[in-house]
Amino acid sequence: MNSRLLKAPLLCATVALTAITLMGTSPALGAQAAKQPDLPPALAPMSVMYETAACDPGGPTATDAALATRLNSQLQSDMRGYMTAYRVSCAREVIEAVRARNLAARAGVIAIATVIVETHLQNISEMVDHTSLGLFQQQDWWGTRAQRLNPTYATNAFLNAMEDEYPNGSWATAPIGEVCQAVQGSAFPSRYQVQASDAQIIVNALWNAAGPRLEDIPVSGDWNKDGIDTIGVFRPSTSTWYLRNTNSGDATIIFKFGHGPSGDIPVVGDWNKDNIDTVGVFRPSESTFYLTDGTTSLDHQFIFGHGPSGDIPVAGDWNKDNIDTVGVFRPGNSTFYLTDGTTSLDHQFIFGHGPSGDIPVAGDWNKDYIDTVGVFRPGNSTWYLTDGTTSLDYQFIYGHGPSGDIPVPGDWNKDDIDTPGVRRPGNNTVYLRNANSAGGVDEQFIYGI
Ligand SMILES: [Ca+2]
Ligand SMILES: [Ca+2]
Ligand SMILES: [Ca+2]
Ligand SMILES: [Ca+2]
Repeated sequence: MNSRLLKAPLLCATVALTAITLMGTSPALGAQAAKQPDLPPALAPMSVMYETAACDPGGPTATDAALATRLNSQLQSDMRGYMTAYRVSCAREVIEAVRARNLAARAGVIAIATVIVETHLQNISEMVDHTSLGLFQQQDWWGTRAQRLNPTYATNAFLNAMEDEYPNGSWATAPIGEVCQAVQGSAFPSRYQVQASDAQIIVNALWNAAGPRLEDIPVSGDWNKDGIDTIGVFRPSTSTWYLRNTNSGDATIIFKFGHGPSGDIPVVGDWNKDNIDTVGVFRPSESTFYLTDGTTSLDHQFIFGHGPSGDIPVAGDWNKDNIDTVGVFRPGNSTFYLTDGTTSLDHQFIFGHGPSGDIPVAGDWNKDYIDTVGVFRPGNSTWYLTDGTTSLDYQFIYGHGPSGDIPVPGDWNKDDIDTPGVRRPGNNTVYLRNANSAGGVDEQFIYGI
């Protein structure tokens, strides 16, 4: 039996009582900005302050702040004039969780309308109404305190209940307010529908804002063990990864790994020899690698590199043991420093040609199952690759001049040979080629996020 249904009537009775109290004292409330711990957030005026937790662990972004300003004049109901970078960051987290489940935008509207009513888009970390916590004011039977204060968990718990109440996608056609009410069991069932149009405006803005940005860094890997590398992107400002298992369509695997706007640079590899590539980040300021064998777990953390020298990370299987390990390229001296473990310096050599803005790459260019390195020089769109350490075995132009192309090599056609790809930030287009030579594009697509 669902204990949520058992407990819901209790909650309703409490909320109704509080409402009576509120009506009796309402003349004083408008002027009161002080904390009123007895008032459930859903019934409190906008001026009441609650203790809140971060929604995005990295904090609100500059984009969130800009969007808050825009939304303040577009919204028509409760949230008009009250959007902040923090509230946008909360809405963004909710919508990212919806998108990661591959649900239609309408599910985002349902979730956002609910959060507007329950908390005015705040991740409330103090228990005001019984044990209720977080964006959706979920009581303790929804999860642990940490879970309910995790926007991704809280949103998924809400969506699970929504799909239970409205199976087979029937939430997509039911009135939005009715769906919110079915999940929340509020004493004020009519409060949700009136927020639906504002929720739609917020979802429209954020669904679009989730689209490609200039800051996105492309990565490639075999995320599903089918032997084909596919493209993903890492967004440093939000530590969010957008991956997919085909080289078409939108990102379908979305998660956070990394620690906010700290200059993290992405790396990809099979760190645990299960033939599935997973991600990691290198934080230059700490010369530290943080790697996961899954999506969000921190499974490997170690220092490799030598301080603030502009080191750029690479990853590959340098010793043919089927485990990918890392390394760094130091542009100042064109030197690669690679490890076969975590902290040991096992390979060090100069490759590259001075201070030309070279970007390091790694891959198995010759199908000997040993990864080696190379550099891509943006200024002349030229790839310089070695099958060893210092020999220049391939040199060719692939890319399109000074367009800011970012190199992203991989095995696109399952022949066990890694070849070039570039992502052009200006048009979010990825251009892949299946040979290590100058020539045409074999696959080209817009990366949808
Ligand atoms: Ca793996
Ligand atoms: Ca290895
Ligand atoms: Ca090789
Ligand atoms: Ca290939």
